[in-house]
Amino acid sequence: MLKVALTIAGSDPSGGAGIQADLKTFHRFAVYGEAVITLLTAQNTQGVQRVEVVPADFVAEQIRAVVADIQPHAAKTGALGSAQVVAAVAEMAESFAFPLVVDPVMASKNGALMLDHGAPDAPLEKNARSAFLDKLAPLAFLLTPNLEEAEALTSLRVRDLDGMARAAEKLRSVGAKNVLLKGGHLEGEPVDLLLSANGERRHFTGPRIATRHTHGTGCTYSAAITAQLALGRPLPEAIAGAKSFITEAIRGNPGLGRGSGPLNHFA
Ligand code: PXL
Repeated sequence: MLKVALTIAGSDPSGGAGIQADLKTFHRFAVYGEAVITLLTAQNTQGVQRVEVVPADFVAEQIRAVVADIQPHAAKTGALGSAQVVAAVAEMAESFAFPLVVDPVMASKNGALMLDHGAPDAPLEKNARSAFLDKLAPLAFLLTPNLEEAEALTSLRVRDLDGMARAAEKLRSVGAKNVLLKGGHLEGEPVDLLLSANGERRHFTGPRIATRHTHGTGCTYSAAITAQLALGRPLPEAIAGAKSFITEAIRGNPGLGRGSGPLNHFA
């Protein structure tokens, strides 16, 4: 039987990140993809020119429509844009009967904002942060922050494995069932830390690949995990499979664009 995954995320018209990366990744895992769009961007591999957030009630209406008809086997969230959209998605997610992967996207690689901040360099807007922590994170089967997102959500310093472990514990204490803290931006060896529902810790390592073409890495990674959860794989297996997919996708990047180009989603 064909498995189905749903992404609730923003559009990247250059095709490397967001909804487009998620759908390509679902397809690569032979999973049928559904896509609810939360925000539109005008961007290419060189930067984001503009972000327009979809009204929260329209995001909820899209979710209601697709879930009532073609029920997914797993879902993920990506860029949500505003505290209102975070709250609307959380309200819908309360009745999800399938696992939800929450990728707490806050900014694009070059700093464009994908969730409310007061100003470009200001910390995450209080309302967005609290909507995330109080409403959405508790519904996550898996939360997948990178180091910067973990810092923004926990107010802890997260620069090494000890900091990652502390932040993962704190994020699990707000209700996220499992936390995968991604260490791709660590100095030295990139290590991802999984803190499981039973308190167990596991590390996932991969090589660091020297390339500027890493646009959409986070989206693609969480989409690959979601696709495999839809296929019924256990979480550690889904993460290990996603990690090797993302490694090959980065290694085989097609070198497109004048900036930080996309991965090879055919990997
Ligand atoms: O990778 C974060 C991300 C998420 N969603 C959208 C994006 C980006 C980064 O560019 O454009 C729509």
